[in-house]
Amino acid sequence: STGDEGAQAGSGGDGAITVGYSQLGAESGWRTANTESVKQNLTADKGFKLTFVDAQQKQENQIKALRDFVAQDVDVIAFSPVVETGWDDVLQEIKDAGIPVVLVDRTVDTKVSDPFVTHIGSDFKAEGTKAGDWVKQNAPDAKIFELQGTLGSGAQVDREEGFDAVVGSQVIGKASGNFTRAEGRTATEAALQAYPDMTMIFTHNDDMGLGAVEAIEAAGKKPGTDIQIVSVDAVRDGLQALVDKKFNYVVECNPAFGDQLAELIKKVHAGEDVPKETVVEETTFDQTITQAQVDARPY
Ligand code: GYE
Repeated sequence: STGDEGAQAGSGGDGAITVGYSQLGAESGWRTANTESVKQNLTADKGFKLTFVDAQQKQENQIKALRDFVAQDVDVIAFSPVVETGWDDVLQEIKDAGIPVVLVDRTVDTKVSDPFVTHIGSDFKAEGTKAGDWVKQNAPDAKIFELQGTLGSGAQVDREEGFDAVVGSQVIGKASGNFTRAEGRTATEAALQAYPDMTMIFTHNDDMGLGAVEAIEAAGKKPGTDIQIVSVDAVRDGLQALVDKKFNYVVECNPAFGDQLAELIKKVHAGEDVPKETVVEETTFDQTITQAQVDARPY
């Protein structure tokens, strides 16, 4: 490499692509697996110099990290927004600085035009629809409490829209558990009091569903039987609950797209054409899943 490159602010100095990555938090098994996949693929030997910052589910922390990345003049910014709105100013600043943005996992809702080059993640609405279709087929009389993810996040808004479009008339109550096990438990404890006739929980992720299992068992009821649980993610703990017949159905949300992300970032940095949208592949699981399949789950 020439001395010039090394002197440039934010440059890897050795031809490496400098990436500022703002992860929204470490709230769930999904997120942990996603962070691992990102870190495993944005490595020095693959040509990256990664600055990774965890925002602990606080938008203000994410905005600060993004501004730091602008100040450092990184080559590419990648981020996973905790909620959809509130990014206008910082996205405009990034755009003015000429730094390309790769949006990861959750989506943004902004007035800034062309705020990102490319987005990679799941079709959350399709996930909600798949959950709704299962309920319609298998439990058309269920009285459903919907355990929502972080309010205003793409994953919450779209899963709810997809699910409610199919079986919204069966939903008797909703509350957020912020995608964490602890808050999923407390939200379910309150719901068991408020909606004593509920027969099903649709949870926007496995971790909250596992918190719900604790609350249901503490109330002397049987999860999976007295109160059915339909979930999203399919991390190993969620699939274990399915084998144990405490969950009834799980829609997969795939966190392991770090390799695809690395390829996208390389192309974006090189100025090559990339698709506006990359939707990761996902499946569904019911109680026919075997213990061997669960044990083989990588995350
Ligand atoms: O489903 C949940 C996590 O945005 C897809 O965030 C992600 C969601 C995932 O907290 O477990």
